[in-house]
Amino acid sequence: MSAVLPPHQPDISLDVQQVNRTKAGTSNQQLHSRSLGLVLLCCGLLCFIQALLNIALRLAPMGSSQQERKNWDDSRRHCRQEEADLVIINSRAEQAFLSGLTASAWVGMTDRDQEGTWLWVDGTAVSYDGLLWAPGQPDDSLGGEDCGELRKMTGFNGLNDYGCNTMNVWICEKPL
Ligand SMILES: [Ca+2]
Ligand SMILES: [Ca+2]
Ligand SMILES: [Ca+2]
Repeated sequence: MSAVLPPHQPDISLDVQQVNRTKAGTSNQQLHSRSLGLVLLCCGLLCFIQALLNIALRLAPMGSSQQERKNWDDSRRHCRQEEADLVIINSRAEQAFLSGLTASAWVGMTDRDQEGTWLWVDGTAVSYDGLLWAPGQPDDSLGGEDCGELRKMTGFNGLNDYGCNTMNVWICEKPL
């Protein structure tokens, strides 16, 4: 009758436990691997978000609330005090990004030196074809408009020449 109790049952039980431990180990490894993947993914996302924020902070109006307004020269002076300058728009993509910041803001272009010849603050020419100008602009209206703003209004979206003494918000750009 002693055969009723299998002599190797403890071993089987041990094997089962070992299998269970092995399974648990594999499961833990998988979990650990997944957790590590998740952590790396989160780090990647954080880096991506941080990169986006750096760009936004660099280009956002610096040291001023959206309500603070200055004429073009004082706006530029403020930027330069921050070791920056009024923004130079290098591409349609940059223009689209900046247009999303505010409905109207000074940018770093002027035709003061020669009427009709628009230059950025670094002396390079403003593109007429490569950037979006508001309809009919520049028009040098109302006795002269020699400073550049970026406008985003329904039916009036793009670069516009504007009176330099007009009070406006502004956008600085700081080279990295
Ligand atoms: Ca730029
Ligand atoms: Ca002008
Ligand atoms: Ca105009």
